[in-house]
Amino acid sequence: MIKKAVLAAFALATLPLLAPATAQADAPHDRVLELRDACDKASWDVEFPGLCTRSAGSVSLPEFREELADGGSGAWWIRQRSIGLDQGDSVAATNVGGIVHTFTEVDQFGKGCVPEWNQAVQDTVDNCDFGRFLQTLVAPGTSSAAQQPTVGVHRFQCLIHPWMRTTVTVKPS
Ligand SMILES: [Cu+2]
Repeated sequence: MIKKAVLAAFALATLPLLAPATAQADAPHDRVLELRDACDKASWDVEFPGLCTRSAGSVSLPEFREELADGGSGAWWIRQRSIGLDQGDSVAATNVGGIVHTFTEVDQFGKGCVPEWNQAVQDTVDNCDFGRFLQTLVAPGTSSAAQQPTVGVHRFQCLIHPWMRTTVTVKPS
């Protein structure tokens, strides 16, 4: 009787090891979020030489400033405003725009590190931390390192353009 119980326990314990063949559909996924903007190099260069690397952008610096009052330019955004992941999936951000962004995890959405651009958001939370700012910079044409968030809700924002936000929800696999 005891032997049977031990065998049953052993079988249960080894079952997961036999599972990979059937679990293939649940293999981890790598998700890439897109950081977007539409900076227009000619007008941005007047004040910030070399900052905007895209010549064909549609939003001039004066237009960008006007849109701060409306919550920030809609052309500056994270294309996936919220995503769901399974535990073990990874997520990274790629900058497909023409200007530098950050992809920074925060506890609560809030202000970033550029006082003038912070006018676009009403939050009282101040997320500016220069160490994290430097660690999470994503230059145009580059991607952040992939990370595997833990189960739960994770918030990411840009610390330069604080209205660029996304929520990543990870469910147990
Ligand atoms: Cu940004």
